[in-house]
Amino acid sequence: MWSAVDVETWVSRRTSRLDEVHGPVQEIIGKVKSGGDAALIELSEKFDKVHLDSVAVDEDAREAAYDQVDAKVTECLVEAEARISRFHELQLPRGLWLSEVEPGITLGVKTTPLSRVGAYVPGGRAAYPSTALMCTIPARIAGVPEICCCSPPPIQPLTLVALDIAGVEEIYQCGGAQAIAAMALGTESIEPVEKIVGPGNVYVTAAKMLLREYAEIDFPAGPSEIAVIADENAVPSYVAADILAQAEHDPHAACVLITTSAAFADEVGAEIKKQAENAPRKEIMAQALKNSGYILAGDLDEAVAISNAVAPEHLSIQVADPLPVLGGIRNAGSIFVGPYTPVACGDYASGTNHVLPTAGYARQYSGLNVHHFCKTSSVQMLSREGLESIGDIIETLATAEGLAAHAQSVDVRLRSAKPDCKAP
Ligand code: HSO
Ligand code: ZN
Repeated sequence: MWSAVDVETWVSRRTSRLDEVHGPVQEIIGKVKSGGDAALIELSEKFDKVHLDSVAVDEDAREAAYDQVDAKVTECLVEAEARISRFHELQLPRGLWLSEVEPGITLGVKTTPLSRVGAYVPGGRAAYPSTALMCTIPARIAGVPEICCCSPPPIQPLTLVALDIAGVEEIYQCGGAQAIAAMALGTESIEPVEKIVGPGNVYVTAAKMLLREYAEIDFPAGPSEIAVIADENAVPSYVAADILAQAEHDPHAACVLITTSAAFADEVGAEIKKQAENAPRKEIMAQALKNSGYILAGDLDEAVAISNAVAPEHLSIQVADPLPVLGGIRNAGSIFVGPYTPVACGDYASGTNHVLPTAGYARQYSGLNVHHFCKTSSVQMLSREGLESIGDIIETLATAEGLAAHAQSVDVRLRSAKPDCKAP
């Protein structure tokens, strides 16, 4: 169950199967488009085996959820919320900056939060209150005034408590591709959103990709992955534990150890076997371990190159001198450095976000952060002197493009005998 794999094999094992579900997902999207809330209720009955009178979750249900949640868990969600908020506050861009780049030419950027976003929080058999925090806190910190959330029915009390702690009041019991369609297209009770974020199964991810014409999305976030770069100084039981932690998420999870030591790879294999034996989710782990294995690298430079080719969701660096390795990493959703930094820190409580690109998408996407909920407008303000210094460039280029009115818009200002207006 723990053997050597080559990079191509590991990468191809986790390629997303989105196109295989396009047909059924298109059908669900069509139903939501024509049927609205009634279609959501019908699809919940069909897929979740839950009868709903309404998809909206009211305030009473949110308050009642606290009675069903262990007080210690609520306390820890409050702690996690504070740490996630603190880290995301550090990412806040300035609302407006202006800089005089040359005499009379002032340029800048104005940042504006999106107006309305939707978060998808997986549910069903499991509750992921941590994901409810991760998806919604960055939006709140960015200043998004309307944040709604969909999670499959029956919505879990833990999810409701987490959303309440995060300050989210607009909640719907709605899951799968139909939830994404509802947030993108709108129904009688769900106003359409500008952007949808959050992880999900292959149907959810396919719906997000297909509905991009209507709502922006964060990125494809599918089954969990971990890559560990380790040398012989790493602790096999720690590395095995981090691998199993991601393996327990999903039968499609994928884990890879990239190591310079064959003996270390064997030790990790033995540890995985030992630790998985009594694990509550050992069946899921066993499935995930079929998508997993180790890759031997000649040296740490090669290990870094392999990791960059893999572009993992989570990367753990377990080597004697980690900073040069960190310096070489180009593609990774979230990076965990050193023996006392299990990936679970970022999953729950250090404050970083656990909604991350999977399936190699860390090559071009960043993990969820405050910037996903902001857009920017460039700003410029020129004086007469500033316009004089670039007027000739504009007029020449506009004329070359055959756009005389563009040239005239400069000319009318500079050729006027005396300024017609007061410049700021
Ligand atoms: N490791 C998962 C997130 C998660 N872990 C939620 C625990 N709960 C994907 O990054
Ligand atoms: Zn996790």
